[in-house]
Amino acid sequence: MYGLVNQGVKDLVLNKFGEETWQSICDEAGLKSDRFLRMKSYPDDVTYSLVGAASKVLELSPEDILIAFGRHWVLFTAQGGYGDLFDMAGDNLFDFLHQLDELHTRVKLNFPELRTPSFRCTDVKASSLRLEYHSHRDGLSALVVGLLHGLSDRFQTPLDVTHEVKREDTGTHDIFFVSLTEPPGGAK
Ligand code: 1DX
Repeated sequence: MYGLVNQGVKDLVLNKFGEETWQSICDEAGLKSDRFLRMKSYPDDVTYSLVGAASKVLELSPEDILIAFGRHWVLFTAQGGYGDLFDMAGDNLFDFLHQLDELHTRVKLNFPELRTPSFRCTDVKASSLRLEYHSHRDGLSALVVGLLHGLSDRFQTPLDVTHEVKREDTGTHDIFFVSLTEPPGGAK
């Protein structure tokens, strides 16, 4: 994945736990350098090793690390130079989810080594939808849960997420049921 992703993990760890913890995680991951070029493509192993090492050092499950990272990613990228990309993709949660593939298409124009996941919305209702997550990568469904929470923070839209269908079952994608816990438009 692009170095931006590894940089996002680093940013999260530094903010929440500090320099020493970050160094332990790098040692545990066997990283030669903790400098990432954001616009350079790195082997996925680097990212998976960082998640594994963070899980070990922080004594949290890999899923918890992925959830925290997904949540952080939304802030990190929206405030870290990609604000326009987010603004273009919609001003509310459901619009944003509908436009995610376009957002990725836009990034891919400039960064062709991006291996973009695909997100499809189905069963769209006023306060719920199902989100299909198709990915080239394995083991990142907890990341999507975190991303959804990050978007919930961004749009101040409280939500529940259930991982309804696992990729093991479909062979191709995960399905998340996303429901708003407050009625849309603020009506009670
Ligand atoms: F709900 O399944 C909200 O490297 C969401 O593969 C989901 O293949 C926001 F310059 C610049 C660059 C760089 C900008 F090239 C990425 F470096 C992309 C910024 C998306 C913001 C996907 C990152 C593929 C890297 C997917 C989990 C894992 C998508 C990560 C989150 C907004 C992004 O992101 C998978 C890669 C950006 C950039 C966003 C992603 C790669 C997402 C979201 N993805 C690189």
